[in-house]
Amino acid sequence: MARHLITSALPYINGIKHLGNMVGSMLPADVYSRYLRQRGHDVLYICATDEHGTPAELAAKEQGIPVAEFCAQAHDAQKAVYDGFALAFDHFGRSSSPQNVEITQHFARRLGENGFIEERAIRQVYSPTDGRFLPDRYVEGTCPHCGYDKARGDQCENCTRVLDPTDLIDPRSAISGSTDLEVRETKHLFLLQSKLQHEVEEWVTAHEGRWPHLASSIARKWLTEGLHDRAITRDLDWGVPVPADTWPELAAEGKVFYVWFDAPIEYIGATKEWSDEQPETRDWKSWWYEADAGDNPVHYTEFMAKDNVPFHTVMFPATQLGVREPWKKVDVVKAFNWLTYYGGKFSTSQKRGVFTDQALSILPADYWRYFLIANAPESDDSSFTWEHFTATVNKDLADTLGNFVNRVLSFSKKRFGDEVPAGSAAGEAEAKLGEQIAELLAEYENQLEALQFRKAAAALRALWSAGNSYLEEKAPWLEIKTDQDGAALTLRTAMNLIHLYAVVSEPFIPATSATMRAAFALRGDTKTWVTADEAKSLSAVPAGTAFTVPPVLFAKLTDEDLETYKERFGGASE
Ligand code: B3M
Ligand code: ZN
Repeated sequence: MARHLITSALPYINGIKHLGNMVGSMLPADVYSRYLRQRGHDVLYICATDEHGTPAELAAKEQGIPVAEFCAQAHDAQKAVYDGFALAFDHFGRSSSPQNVEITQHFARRLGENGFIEERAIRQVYSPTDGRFLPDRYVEGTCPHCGYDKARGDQCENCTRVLDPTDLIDPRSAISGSTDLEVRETKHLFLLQSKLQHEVEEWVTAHEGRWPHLASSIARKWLTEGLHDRAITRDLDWGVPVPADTWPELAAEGKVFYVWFDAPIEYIGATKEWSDEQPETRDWKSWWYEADAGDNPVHYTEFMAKDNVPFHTVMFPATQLGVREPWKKVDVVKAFNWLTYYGGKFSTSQKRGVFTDQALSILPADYWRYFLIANAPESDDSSFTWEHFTATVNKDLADTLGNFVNRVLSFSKKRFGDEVPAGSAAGEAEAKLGEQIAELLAEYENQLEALQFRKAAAALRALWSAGNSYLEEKAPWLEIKTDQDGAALTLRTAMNLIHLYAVVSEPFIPATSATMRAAFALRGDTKTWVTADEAKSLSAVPAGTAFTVPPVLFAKLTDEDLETYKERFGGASE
């Protein structure tokens, strides 16, 4: 039993996320966490809302409420959606928590003591119209690298390069749209990343072998461009305050840390939030502080979309290294490409694409969970279309899995009553099936362990299909006419498959799995996984077990549904 720390990129507080955000971070992290828990590992899955910085202030301004109030509401709203998606976080925290403030300030003090933070006077964009400095996203303009005209002051969404507001061509205020901007001098704390370049490079070299190509290639690209010293404070009202005991002057001016400085630290902060809820039984430091891990080391996996990779593979490790304390660093970075909507961008402003709350208002979480993971943008971007979604639901979920379950249970009930029938002893067909199931199960396990989610979904689908092939081959509805015991054996075997599906499909479709499992009145059914031998013998559900027929597991989506969805969400990319 190993200890697995799992985090997914912290969703920004500024609005409900779309399906692309879900599939690129939280959902695969949840599938992986559930899988590892089911295998008996000690898992801690941590996430939180990322609440500081300009996006929060801008969103609060738009709603005309104080930013703290906005964040509290928006946190609850996001949490409700994630509950709806059955994301089984051990803790879903808030980066504005006192715990994060404390640890972030500690990190900053240590970096300062170790000579990695310096006060510098810099020239910053100031807007006389708005009467304030305009950090990060408060400025928009054209990217100097790729020419994208909606680049934000902190990062270009198009080419993923990190920017400084003063880099932008034709800058404008995101608050007022004013182009009457000037540059004024003000003091800020700088993180001297250039001094850490060498160490970070060594660290990446030692670890990238275990990262998927997407993550290591982005880290390399960043290192090649060179680590620059970066301002880690901002002139904002909302954020982790610069500690007055260390930098009194800046603290007096009300400077706060830059959101990308405190956000990754919130992985630790949120773990402390979790631990502070039950200090007698939970020990946050044993997960994060290597000196406190004892002889039970932690394996740490992070999930995120590709635009977050530089921060997690280079910038946060640089911070952690500079602190000169043994904080746990990431072992595996699982990065995702983009999920597009009909080949175009999901766009909040243009209301194109599907948001997670809307998705749940249409269909239960399991439909989305399965579809999204089966089409996760792993090796490349992948495109969401309603045509693909409805076809996948109908074929994989309604036909291959749902129909199998219903057909087997209803037919058996009709012919043999409310208990699993005994029938003849397993024969050649069952032995062959058992071998095949054991093989597919091993494939499924291997793909999940390798974080290959599309391939894992394919293996799961193949497990479901194997049941259908067996049923077609044995055709119990014909068999029963000549061989009652043979038909009973077929049905008992098929029911054992249903139970196996219930157990192993849980990481993907937890609610449906629970329904399938509950169909059998198995006493003490605490099984969390299936061994190869159990897969071969398919006998966990013995003859005589009472069962019920659950309602249809997955509704078939009609052409009419498809048209309705397309009309509501916009069918193609314009
Ligand atoms: N909130 C960016 C994002 O949602 C950012 C991630 C923080 S992870 C520490 O894409
Ligand atoms: Zn760009």
